[in-house]
Amino acid sequence: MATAAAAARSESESAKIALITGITGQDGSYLTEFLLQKGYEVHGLIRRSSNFNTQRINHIYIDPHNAHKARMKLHYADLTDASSLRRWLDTIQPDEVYNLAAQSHVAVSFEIPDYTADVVATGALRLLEAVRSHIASSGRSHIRYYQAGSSEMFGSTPPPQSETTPFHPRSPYAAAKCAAHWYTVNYREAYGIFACNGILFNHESPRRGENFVTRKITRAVGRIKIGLQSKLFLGNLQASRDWGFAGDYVEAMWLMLQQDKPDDYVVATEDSHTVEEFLAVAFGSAGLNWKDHVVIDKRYFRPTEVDNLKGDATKAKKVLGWKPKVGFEQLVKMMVDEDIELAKREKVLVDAGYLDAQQQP
Ligand code: NDP
Ligand code: GDR
Repeated sequence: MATAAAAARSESESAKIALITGITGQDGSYLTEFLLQKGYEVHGLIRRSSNFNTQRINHIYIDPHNAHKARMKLHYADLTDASSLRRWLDTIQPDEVYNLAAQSHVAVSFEIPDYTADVVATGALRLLEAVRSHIASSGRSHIRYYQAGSSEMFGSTPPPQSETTPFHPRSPYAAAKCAAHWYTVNYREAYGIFACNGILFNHESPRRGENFVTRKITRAVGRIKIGLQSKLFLGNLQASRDWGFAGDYVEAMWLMLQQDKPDDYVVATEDSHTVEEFLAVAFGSAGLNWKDHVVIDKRYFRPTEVDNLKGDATKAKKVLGWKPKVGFEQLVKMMVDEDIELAKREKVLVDAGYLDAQQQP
């Protein structure tokens, strides 16, 4: 049975329908804003959790009781549940599918490797298989699929890394992303599905999860500046990353699905910095010295590390016409400024006795 969305499409040919897994994540929220601006109807698959997990998209959510106004709709599903994926594909009949869902934390993947592989690798396979079956039963062969690949797949292969650089994954997460990458290539070659891999280097924002190093740092800067915290515990400061702004990177995902042919693309700023350099800029922009606050804690070191990532995005620039708009210093400042404002709001709650500030020393 088709939804009102699919039925309404025959009335309005211009309104494309996108289906996003991982819509509640950092990238899902920016991609949804981007697609809504382009006039899409956006359907997101969310997983059940005991607390609401929709903070990043609450500002664009419209209650289903005002359904006539809502162009973003949420449905329960899970990448570990093949039947839910197939059911929503058949119901929503999307034009574009963006597979962003993942257990996306590299260090955590060493703790829960089996689950990480199930969601990141087999989850992508389940979704591709649902797309294949949906095309076979409906004839909707124009459907396009985006797979969220990662620079972590390059692992220990030295920079600059491009589409032709060999993968050498260094974590269960990265190995699972390699499997998802090759499943996507295989479904393209075997069944002619319009399926693309975006090989995205690190991208950050004020919406970044708080246990990734950039946000962990900028949250700490905000809280230290406002007097809610004094120390920041970190692991390896010497790793280098090619950090861009998530808002820029979702445009590249969309551009890949607008091309004549499906292909794989590296998306990166081509500029790389160490964690220590990030620390210096972040603390510096708040008038603080990171050396007064950072303590090295061995628990944050990984069994195997990825030392040096720096992308070569020549193909994305040339074929997609994509380029990053936000540079490193601007990105860090954006995150620090937002986290200082957040810490000020936290302080109001702490002072009123509504919040415990003692999460960090
Ligand atoms: P986040 O961790 O912020 O978001 C991950 C999303 O996946 C969340 O919406 C999460 O839901 C959802 N999810 C997790 N497990 C499942 C599951 N079993 N079934 C359904 N949904 C699930 O990641 P990002 O937004 O930063 O990244 C998006 C994608 O891009 C990920 O695949 C990531 O691995 C990849 N990537 C990210 C890069 C980056 O620098 N950000 C770089 C390269 C690749 P919930 O909110 O409930 O936790
Ligand atoms: P990464 O991001 O592993 O690159 O994966 P993360 O921010 O977790 O680590 C970056 C580097 O910082 C070092 N580091 C710490 N990391 C965390 N999280 N916490 C710490 O306290 C800490 N101290 C030092 C790490 O060792 C590492 O070298 C991200 C994720 O978004 C993936 O999903 C995505 O695929 C890749 O980026 C590209």
